[in-house]
Amino acid sequence: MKFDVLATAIASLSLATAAPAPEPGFGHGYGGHKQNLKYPGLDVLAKRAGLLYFGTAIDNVVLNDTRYTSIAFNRSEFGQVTPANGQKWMYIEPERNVFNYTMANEIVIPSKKAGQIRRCHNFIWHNQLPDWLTSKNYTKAELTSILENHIKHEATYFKNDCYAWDVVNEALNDDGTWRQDIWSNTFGGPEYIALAFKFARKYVSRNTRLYYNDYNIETVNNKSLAVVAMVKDFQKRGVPIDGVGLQAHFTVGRSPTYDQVSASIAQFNKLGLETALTELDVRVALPDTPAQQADQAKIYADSVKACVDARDCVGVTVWDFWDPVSWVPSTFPGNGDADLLDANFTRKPAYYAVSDILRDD
Ligand code: 9MR
Repeated sequence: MKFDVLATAIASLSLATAAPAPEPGFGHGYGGHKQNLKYPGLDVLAKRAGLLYFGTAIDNVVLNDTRYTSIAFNRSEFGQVTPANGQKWMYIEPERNVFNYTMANEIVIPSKKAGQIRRCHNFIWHNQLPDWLTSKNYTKAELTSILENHIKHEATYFKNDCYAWDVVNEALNDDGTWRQDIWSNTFGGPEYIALAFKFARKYVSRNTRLYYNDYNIETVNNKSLAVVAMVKDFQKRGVPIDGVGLQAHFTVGRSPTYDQVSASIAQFNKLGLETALTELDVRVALPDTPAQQADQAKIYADSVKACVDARDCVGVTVWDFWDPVSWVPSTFPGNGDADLLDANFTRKPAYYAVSDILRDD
């Protein structure tokens, strides 16, 4: 079992106690479901199963809803949080060399208070960039200095706040070629990625893990093989990288199997890197049906199990836990209901399936 110090401590505690005290998280009672010792919270169970955390993305748009925040910042349920938007370039550096941490702090500060850890997200992406960056043709030298300045400021500001940083997000196409974007076009190829990792290592805390994060790399395919090749190249050249994040945005009816996800995780663990499922959700074609919910529950459980069973998969993050705040319906019209809790904050079969799979370990 991985990360078993805490698990052993918890196990010996309950052995030593004649009448077990209520589990942390017991009685927070959302969704009208009768709370009992069987459902102490996903993070509590994940730690017992040997993971470092079970986490969630949190978006700023729902922070005024206390039904939402009482679950999002409940560390028994979620021991780790990822700001879904607040640390993206357009919000952090909206004007050149002008930094704004307001949105990020709306999530970082309460999560610190709640005793949760954070995956910080992200330094470099092709998306959600500010106009000043996309509307002008910078030279490679200018963009290098812009990149270093951005990472330097943000990494320094959040120095001891991040368990991990997604340093580069989604740099590959599904066929394993490099995505054409402002970064690869200006640098004439992927060298900006190595540079970003070097800058990140220079400015983040020594304890922070540096991740490459992408979607559709949850099977052994052209894209995940390209990540493997990139990691091998980095290791040969001494470019620092600690982990690969498999986003795990899945769809009922065409999601990878337990064996496929396990095989993909293993190819990164074999290189000495840690892995995590960083953005797990499972969308369905609307309207949702009980049959789809059952399929969804199995996909969630199989994915979580693949991480639990892997050698160095540290944790699972869901890309939000509440259906109404999911990114899915606006990106894939006609699809949705991808999360663990429905609009009434009622736990769906997927929640119980994840809870069961973590408990069974
Ligand atoms: O959840 C995020 C959503 O609110 C934003 O509108 C969207 C913009 O593209 O980004 C979403 O988060 C993405 C994440 O940062 C990277 N992987 C894909 C996620 C879902 O689109």
